[in-house]
Amino acid sequence: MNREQLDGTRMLEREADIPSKERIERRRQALEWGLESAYSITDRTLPLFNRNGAAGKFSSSNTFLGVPFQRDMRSLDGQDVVFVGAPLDAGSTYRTGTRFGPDGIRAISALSLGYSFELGVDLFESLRMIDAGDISVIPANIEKTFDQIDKAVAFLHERAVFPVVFGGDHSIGYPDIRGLAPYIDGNIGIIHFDRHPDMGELSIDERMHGTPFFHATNIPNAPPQNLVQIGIGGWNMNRDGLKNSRERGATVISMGDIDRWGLDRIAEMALEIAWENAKCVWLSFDIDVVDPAFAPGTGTPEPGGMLPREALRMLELVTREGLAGMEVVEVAPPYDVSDITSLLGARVVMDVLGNLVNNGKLGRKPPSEPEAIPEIETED
Ligand SMILES: [Mn+2]
Repeated sequence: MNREQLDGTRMLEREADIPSKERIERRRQALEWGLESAYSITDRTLPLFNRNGAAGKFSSSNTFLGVPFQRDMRSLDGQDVVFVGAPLDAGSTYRTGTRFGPDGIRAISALSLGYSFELGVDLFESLRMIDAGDISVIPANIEKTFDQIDKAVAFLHERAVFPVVFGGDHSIGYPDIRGLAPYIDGNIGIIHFDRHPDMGELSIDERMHGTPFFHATNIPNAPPQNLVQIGIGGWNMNRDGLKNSRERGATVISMGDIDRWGLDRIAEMALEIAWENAKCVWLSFDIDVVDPAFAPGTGTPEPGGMLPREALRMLELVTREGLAGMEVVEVAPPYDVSDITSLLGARVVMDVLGNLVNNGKLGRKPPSEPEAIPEIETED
């Protein structure tokens, strides 16, 4: 027996005879539609927005809420909202899996028709929404991926479309702010829901998911005085990060604070801090702020978090003055049960959009204002 008798050898020869015209054309088309990558990417055929490229796939039939898939990013213009995935989980310090977060959230969003009875909003009637698919991430390189996310998010702000970014782990919080910062003529406030402050400079020698707000608040127009962190607590805490929160003057609100003061007063305080001398506010929602009984599909679950109803009420309150964009991070479908974590992630997004519509901050308001609810009469 020799090499020439192997099927492997025969097929190696055959591969050379199969034409590549369509394959090359598909890659050229993907680059044209998906735009040029960040400068740090060596392979210039890799597009900024992944159009069915090598690093993961995106199915146009699986968009958030079934909105149209924006295949050609050059024609993005005039829409109200763009959904985009940033499926990076190399920033996870322990349990990976958030790279499947965007697809998990999109898949379960099929349950919804985009109408909320309680909010009185039909998102399809009030907003022009598209799904841009996923940003091309570099699974083995956090910094190159930051460059990609920064450039992609900047492109969305340049076209004045409200971005909803699906993580991914929380490390993407830094390039999300970095991509926004140049477009804001003034300071950015950050309202951050999380059980963890994510204020370390480095963890395990890299800018992992415990570090985004250290680096975000190094950006001159994203000062730590406008960062408010809500729901912090538990036993998985980077003490150096807490030192940074303290020294920089960020505001940390614990679960105990929420219990003591109540949702309304905490939300009021969050708005005051985030908006003080700020031009806009970014919302960062880590799904692990919700108790793992309701959101088990996440990398670093922390018992004792918010109830879903509390989180949704808080979102209603803190979106009152409008937002420049939002991210939902740390949804990790491999640890999920019956998709409940993905479902909550989708719900967070729909509620934020519905409240922004009701407050006249995004899209077109429903035609009529509901009557005020009459006071409850009590006998005493
Ligand atoms: Mn967290």
